[in-house]
Amino acid sequence: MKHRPSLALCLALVDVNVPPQESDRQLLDFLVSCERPFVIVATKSDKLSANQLRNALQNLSREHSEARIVAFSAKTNAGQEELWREIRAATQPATDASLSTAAPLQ
Ligand SMILES: Nc1nc2c(ncn2[C@@H]2O[C@H](COP(=O)(O)OP(=O)(O)OP(=O)(O)O)[C@@H](O)[C@H]2O)c(=O)[nH]1
Ligand SMILES: [Mg+2]
Repeated sequence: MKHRPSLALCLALVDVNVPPQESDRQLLDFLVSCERPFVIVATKSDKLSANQLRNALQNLSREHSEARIVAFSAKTNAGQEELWREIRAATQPATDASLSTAAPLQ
């Protein structure tokens, strides 16, 4: 886990409708401590009202200020595109870099 180069991105699934869990905090602190790139996937986001979700996401980002967070629902597919973008960005850096640094066509 600490040294595997092929592990491009960790997806930390956190159930956003339950209060912050110590076990989640421990896992996220561990990922930070070993400098593993990760995204928090806030699952079951459809179960909360818009207000509740906003508060829950704010609490998560307050507690894990360095983390990117994607609100996700397997039921409504909310967050699916954003999550794929994060995965692609983490797994295709060479493609992105070669596109942005490609020499202009003469
Ligand atoms: N409303 C809703 N229900 C979900 C979602 N994801 C999973 N579930 C439901 O939650 C139950 C557990 O499904 P799992 O696939 O084990 O999902 P999980 O995230 O591991 O959830 P837990 O096991 O409950 O911690 C099932 O009844 C699923 O249908 C979601 O995004 N929205
Ligand atoms: Mg389960």
